[in-house]
Amino acid sequence: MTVREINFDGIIGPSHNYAGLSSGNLASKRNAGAISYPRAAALQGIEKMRGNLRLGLKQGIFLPHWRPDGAWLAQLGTDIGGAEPHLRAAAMSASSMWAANAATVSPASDTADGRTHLTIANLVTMPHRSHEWPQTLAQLQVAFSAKDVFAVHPPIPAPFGDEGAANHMRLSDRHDEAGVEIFVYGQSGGLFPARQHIEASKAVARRHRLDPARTIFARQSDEAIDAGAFHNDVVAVANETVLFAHEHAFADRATFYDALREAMPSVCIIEVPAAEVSLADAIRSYLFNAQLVTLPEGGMALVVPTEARATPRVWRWLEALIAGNGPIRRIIPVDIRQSMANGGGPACLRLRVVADPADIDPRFLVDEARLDRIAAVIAEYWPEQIDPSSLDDTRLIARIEQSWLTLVDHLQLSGDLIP
Ligand code: SUG
Repeated sequence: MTVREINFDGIIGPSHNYAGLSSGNLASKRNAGAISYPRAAALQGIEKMRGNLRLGLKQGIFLPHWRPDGAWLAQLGTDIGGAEPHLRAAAMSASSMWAANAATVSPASDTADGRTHLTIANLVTMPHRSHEWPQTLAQLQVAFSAKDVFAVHPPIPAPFGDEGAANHMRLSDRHDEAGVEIFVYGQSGGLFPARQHIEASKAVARRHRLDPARTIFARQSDEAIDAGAFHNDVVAVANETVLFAHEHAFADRATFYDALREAMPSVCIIEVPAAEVSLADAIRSYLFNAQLVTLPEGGMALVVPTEARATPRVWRWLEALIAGNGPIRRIIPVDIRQSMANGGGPACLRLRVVADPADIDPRFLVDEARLDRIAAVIAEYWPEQIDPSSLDDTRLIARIEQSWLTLVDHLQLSGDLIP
């Protein structure tokens, strides 16, 4: 048995568009109404995966969701032709690409029954994301169907908002050893919605049968949410023994750091001071929405969006970090600008699962040859551009549906995913 970390990236769907649906997500609001480029977006996502494969990492995929989500509109008593524009945009959203919001994952070494537990996120706070869970559940039940190894749980009931791994971090000496799991929740009352409710975080920890002595609940700072950190993964990321976070990420960081050091004495906390990188620069550059990965040759790399390189104070800080010879040895910028313009960085696009790849349905795992074939489907079918004021265009809708059917058929998942 070879347990290792696998990053599952959401393939960016053919309906990717900028409808400005996410309050508190500054990029989504800033780009509302802009023309999107779904084909280029999805190919950028493929290139990111290819880069990670070349680092020697294991890579998986999740499929885009069927859009428009007619089943959801039917529950609301309408359809894509008759829906009001805000409901139509919500039904067309490609937001399931951000796989960090698909589920919360606890590896087998952390759970009392020795299975890997996954709880599908309910995403109830944002209407356009609240209808993702049925298709996410359907896919994860196929990908992780081995019941002796995986437990895939349905979402936590409303009203307790749960946005999945974006508000969850795990530290461990090695991926396959028992770790410390950190659940970061928000408190409502600020400028923007707090999307992760503490009751949801606690329920996930209970369901996953985590050891309370190795489970920490930390509150996100109001300042961070108000500055546009709508998920904790916009201001913090963890991998093995390293926590990399902004000074203002957490409400009471001293108490949180003490609890963390007690649960895990080997932890290395790399904190970026606000005096050197402001919250605004951190959020603009998505410095922390990075994939912090352990390289097969040893040491860690931080896969950052190119926006981090374009933000001088951030880039200077990162160069100094590398020069300091700590655990993070390489900074790797990736161009995922289409996703970034909707507030989704490298870490948003992936869900980490620590498991034996042999236990996972192979249709959800990729190598470069498979990525080439997926890229060919995208290049042939995905719309080149979408104007969000034309989401009712019947030819566009037919094209989006055809793109999805072709990809699912290509991956031989039609029998599992088409009801
Ligand atoms: O939920 N954007 C997503 C971005 C999610 C990023 N994920 C993580 N941080 N893990 C969101 O706000 C934009 C949709 C629109 O405006 O059309 C959107 O949903």
